Amino acid sequence: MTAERGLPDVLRGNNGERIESVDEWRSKRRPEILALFRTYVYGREPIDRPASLTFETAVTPGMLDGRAVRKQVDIRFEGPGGRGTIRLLLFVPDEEGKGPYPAFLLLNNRGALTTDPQRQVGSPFWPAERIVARGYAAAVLDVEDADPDVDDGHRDGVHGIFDRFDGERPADAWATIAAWAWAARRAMDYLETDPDIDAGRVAVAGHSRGGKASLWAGALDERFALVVSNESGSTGAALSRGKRGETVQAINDRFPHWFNRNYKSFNGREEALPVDQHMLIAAVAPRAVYVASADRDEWADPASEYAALLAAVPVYRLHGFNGLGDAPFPAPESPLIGERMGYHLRSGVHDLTAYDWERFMDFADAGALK
Ligand code: GTR
Repeated sequence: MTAERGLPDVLRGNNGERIESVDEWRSKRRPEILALFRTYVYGREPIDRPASLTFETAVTPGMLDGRAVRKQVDIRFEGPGGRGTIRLLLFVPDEEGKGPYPAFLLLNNRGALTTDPQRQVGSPFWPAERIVARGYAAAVLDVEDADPDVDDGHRDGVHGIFDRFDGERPADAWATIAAWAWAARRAMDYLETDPDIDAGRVAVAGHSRGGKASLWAGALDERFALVVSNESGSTGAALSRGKRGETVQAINDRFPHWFNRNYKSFNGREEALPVDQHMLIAAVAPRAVYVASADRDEWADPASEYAALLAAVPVYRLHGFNGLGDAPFPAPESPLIGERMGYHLRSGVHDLTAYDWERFMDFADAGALK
């Protein structure tokens, strides 16, 4: 499969040398891969955890019919361009004598309707009730708190707060997907401080553009034990080489703010990219990764998402895990659970549904978070 698409060899260093050990992977190849994605795709974030980071938490017990405690956390920070707040909403199961709990953090790209803190409006997009019922804490943040999803030359959001350039914005500066991934990592900064959360068992999840961000967050940040990409498609889980539906050019034309300026130079030239998306998935190894597709989501291209996952298997094998091996592309509603790797194809269109969530939690139950 790798050969068919002419993919860069994930286990060969930039200098052409073969990566033979976990040590070489960790000290050489993984850092190289992250640097390549920073330079050519998502951009370089100017700051990791700001010294100014604070958390302000409002706690409400007795939510979800008494089954959960709600926490609303304002994650605040400050930079040369001003102040920002990412609002984290969290429901933690409330069971006598249990906990700390593993958690699912969703990068919400659908706005407030899907994540009503009062739960007057339930939603399959973020089924907090089901997540809590299955023994997980449910956390969500609105990606637009970190950076509004508009092409404004990266003036608003965390770019405006932290960027300081003499002259033109550099071609490798961070863009919007990277800002959203940064937000996920700041949410993790909070989760690590919460005694009700088992920070060693946290999944970061996202749908579509949110899934691109969850993959980048999970690739960068080894604190996430599980990374879930739902239908993230182009420049998410799907290989760019040989991809159907949304190409590099199509995504850059419609969403110029998502990726850095260097990425535009690969419009119509996927074969020239120094990376492909199997390398992003491989950067998660040996932590658990789950990719989901929908059979009528041709724009995302399920076959290319699955091919990327299998092309990351050699890196899982290097670590002693078989991933999904060489399992054939599955039929709809036939989830695959392998070693540290899972996949399902759902029938239907581009969406994040109750079915998808139940499968993510099955995978977590099967070992990824338990
Ligand atoms: C589409 C875009 C995809 C995907 C999707 C979404 O319009 O082309 O890459 O991100 O939006 O976020 O739902």
